[in-house]
Amino acid sequence: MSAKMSPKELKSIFEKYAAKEGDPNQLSKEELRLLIQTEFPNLLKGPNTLEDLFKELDQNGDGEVSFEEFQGLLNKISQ
Ligand SMILES: [Ca+2]
Ligand SMILES: [Ca+2]
Repeated sequence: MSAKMSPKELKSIFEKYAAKEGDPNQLSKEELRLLIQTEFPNLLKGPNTLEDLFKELDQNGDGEVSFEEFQGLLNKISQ
């Protein structure tokens, strides 16, 4: 995995996983789990659990992660 990811790449990853169930424009917790485990497994090697990550990304607390919210992940993967 490259250290930097363009917004376009991030968008295509988001769309691929968000379309798996329910609203195709929102990531459920299960979809986020699949996405992280497949694309960014390193994110779960530190102290962060998926639960923490989901809460952190879901800023409006509706139980799903929109693309806008998902972009918060960019800060994590570019560290
Ligand atoms: Ca979805
Ligand atoms: Ca949300």
